[in-house]
Amino acid sequence: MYTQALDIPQQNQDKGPRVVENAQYQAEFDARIDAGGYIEAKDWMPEAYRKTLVRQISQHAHSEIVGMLPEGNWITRAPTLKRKAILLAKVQDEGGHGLYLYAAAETLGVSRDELLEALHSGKAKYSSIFNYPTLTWADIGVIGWLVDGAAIMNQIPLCKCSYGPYARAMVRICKEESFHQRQGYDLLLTMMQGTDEQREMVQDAVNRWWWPSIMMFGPHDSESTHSEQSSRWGIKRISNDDLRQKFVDATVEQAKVLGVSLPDPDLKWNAERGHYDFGAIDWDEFRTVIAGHGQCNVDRLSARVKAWEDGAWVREAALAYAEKQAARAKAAA
Ligand code: BYC
Repeated sequence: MYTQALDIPQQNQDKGPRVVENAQYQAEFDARIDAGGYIEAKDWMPEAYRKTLVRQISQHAHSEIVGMLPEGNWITRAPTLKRKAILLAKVQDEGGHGLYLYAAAETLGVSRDELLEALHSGKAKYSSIFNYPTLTWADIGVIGWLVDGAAIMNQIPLCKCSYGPYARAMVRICKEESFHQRQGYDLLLTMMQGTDEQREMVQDAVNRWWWPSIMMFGPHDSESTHSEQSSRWGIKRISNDDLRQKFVDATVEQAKVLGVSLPDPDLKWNAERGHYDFGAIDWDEFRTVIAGHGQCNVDRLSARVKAWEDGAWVREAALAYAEKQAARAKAAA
């Protein structure tokens, strides 16, 4: 795997490399985690903790930049100047989120080139949700409402995750995600006040995006490979199933205000549990999508690879400029 064979920078020289497993360092690390404290880039950390963070943060970063594609598809077709400006700002925000997250991952001793190589070669995962197509303008509203809504639900607890650079990146990301969710809901409210055709378009988009949004939270807790350890390390503060339930409970009420139905005949209030019950998730579909065989996996990956290749001249020019500046500074010194 892309996270398995990377060189690790030294931390405090007097403590030796941070990969060295040492009972005392481990005890200090555990005590800090148990006290709800933060681990910083230069602190000693168990190698498995570091690898888990590289895996999750890079998957998250990849999701942000791949997530620009389905919405970017509609920038040239936005119905008004105002909607176009909002969508442009949102898609740019997602690029920024990718940047913060790649920078957070780099503090763990991996390079951005290695992470992107893992994405481009298909080794690294990104969120399943971005392998579905955006067929109509209503999809843009529904992505904001449901996809960004699910993302915020998942990401708010990450603002308090145990790794400092990741937690701090998430604070800003969550503020922007909140704007994204509202602009999507606002777009849908406007369409729902329009013609019958517009209302049908919204309902159709909700029908297509509801189940994939529910899948964003990952497998059930009982099937989740990493949950137990990630919870122990304070990376995961709320479980996949609990977050999914919070999302369903919040979204049902928002759907009522909007005037759309959610495509689940088993969705009903359970007074005993104090939550909405909902139907069975199609895990075969989820597994197919994350294995690379969803509707848009091939298109998404080839668009990213093309963007990387087309941008080679920019990277080369930036490097040449930096070298020229450094040579000038040296000559002047
Ligand atoms: N899609 O043990 P589990 C956004 C994988 S971007 C694909 O529960 P974990 C936005 C998982 O990686 C939103 N794969 O894993 C951007 C693992 O596979 P590996 C992205 C998934 O990590 C633009 C396996 O299944 N958000 O909001 O403990 C526009 C077992 O799962 C998915 C984040 O990335 C999935 N949905 O928990 C608009 C948030 N779910 O690695 C919006 C940060 C699971 O062993 N990430 N897998 O091969 C997380 O919070 C966690 O990584 C997850 C999964 C909750 C997603």
